[in-house]
Amino acid sequence: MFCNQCQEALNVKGCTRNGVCGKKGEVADLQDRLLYVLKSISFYNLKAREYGLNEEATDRFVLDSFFATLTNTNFDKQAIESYIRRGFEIRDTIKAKLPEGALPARGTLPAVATVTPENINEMDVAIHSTQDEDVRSLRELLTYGMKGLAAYAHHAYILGYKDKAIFEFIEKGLVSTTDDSIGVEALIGLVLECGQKGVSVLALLDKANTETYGSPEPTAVNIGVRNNPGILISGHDLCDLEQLLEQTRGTGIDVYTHGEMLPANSYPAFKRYDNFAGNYGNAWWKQNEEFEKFNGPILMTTNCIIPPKESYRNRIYTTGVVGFEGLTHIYEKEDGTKDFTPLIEQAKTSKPPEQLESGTIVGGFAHEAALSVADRIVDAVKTGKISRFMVMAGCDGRHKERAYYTEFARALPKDSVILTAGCAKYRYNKLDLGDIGGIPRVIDAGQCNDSYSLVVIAQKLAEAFGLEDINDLPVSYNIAWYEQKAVLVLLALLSLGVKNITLGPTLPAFISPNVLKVLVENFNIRPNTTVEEDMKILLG
Ligand code: FS2
Ligand code: SF4
Repeated sequence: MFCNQCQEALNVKGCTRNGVCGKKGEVADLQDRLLYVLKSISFYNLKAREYGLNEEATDRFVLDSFFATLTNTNFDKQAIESYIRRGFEIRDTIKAKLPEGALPARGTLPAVATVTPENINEMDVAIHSTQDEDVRSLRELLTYGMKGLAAYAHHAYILGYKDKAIFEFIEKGLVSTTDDSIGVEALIGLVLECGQKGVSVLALLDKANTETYGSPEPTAVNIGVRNNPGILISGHDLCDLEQLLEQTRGTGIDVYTHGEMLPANSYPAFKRYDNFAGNYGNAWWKQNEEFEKFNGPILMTTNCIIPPKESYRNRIYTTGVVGFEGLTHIYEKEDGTKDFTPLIEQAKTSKPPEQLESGTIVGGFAHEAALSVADRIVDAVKTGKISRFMVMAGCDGRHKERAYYTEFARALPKDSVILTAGCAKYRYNKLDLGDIGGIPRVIDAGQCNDSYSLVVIAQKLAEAFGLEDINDLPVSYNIAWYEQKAVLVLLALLSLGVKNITLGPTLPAFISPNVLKVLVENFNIRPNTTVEEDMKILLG
């Protein structure tokens, strides 16, 4: 096993025996093979597209199984093996449909096209099979960006929103990582193209979410508990939440969000459920301790599961692309719906959740809500009431050095405003940082899935101030990353020309010194240091 795809890679190098995240070596190796099967599917499907022979089921399979390899998503050996089996079947079906002459002659096909269930175990498909350090680094950067792309495209797909250009790009990108004729320059181009596709996918997902569930509204979200049994839902899948709310309506069971599901409390479509009780706990990495105290069943919808403790193992469920050995998985039915009866029945016999905290936190400032107060924001900047916006979006994680983000938020001047999205917010969203003339000092646009809102807000501000270059705005970026959705969001920002991003708590282990040089020279990316030092730099 070798995996270095997330910020918590062992010693900022890579996990080699078992993952810091809990992923077993065997599962990591299977995920490498699954990735190679996806490359093989892509090789043939690009051809199938040329002949108009692509099938939608292939798009869905590629998105789902690619998503399954994200950090904290699927730890289940059998699930990954089944993706590999199904992947080979899909690949062979595509291959069989291609007309004569569509492919190069036998014997001239690349290895990726000839892989079989029999020979894959003998092939070296691990990260270090690419010898050149810079090519390897760029292949990884592209692959992890595309994992984020696949995950966001999956979220949109579930709601019926699709973009063929994104599916095609993923296939092209996957195949390019197997092609030794594609060198450093071309790979940099693909990485930037991945960022552009990132902007498109985030825009598509924003459209999917807001057209389906309405535009989020500023909302004071309850963080205490009620006296009914509850079901806790975590991850990012709003469609799962909708079905869960519908199925628990009138049962006396409350539904609470955890981690990245918090922003769901601000959607009009969900606010109308009386049993939608608020948010319980904090970011993903605190689940061990918080799930124990919740007392009721827990549903993990996407990339936020960590190995469960015995104390709540019998009441944690997976669904969609999530998997963990020994847990009950709620499958999608033929008609695309899900039946959450097992959780509902268990909730009926559960005690109400133990209270962790009380009060409310304010969320719901996606672009529409933020722009509805744009005049006041622009005015506050012009009259000097707001001196700077600090984008502190991204991820939270278990490492102690992330306390930096709490201290940084606390140390910011009182006339600055934090713009956030993603679970990084849990490091400061309960600090009570106050407001500036009614504008909250933490403007929370939502999940990492809602990062598009930050882009729209920045673009509208640039327009309001008559600025051509987004970098001339009084906006600084101090971003925290953890996993591959964040890699994609970072590439999306770079593709929009955003410069001078401070990134932490450590730089990605997969970035080679030369690739870092390219990022520094072109975008002036820098690692975070100390609160004092970074404050000086970021406040200009
Ligand atoms: Fe939290 Fe970071 Fe959202 Fe993940 S914002 S760890 O990418 O998908 O969560
Ligand atoms: Fe290690 Fe992160 Fe890979 Fe898990 S996802 S094995 S923690 S690098």
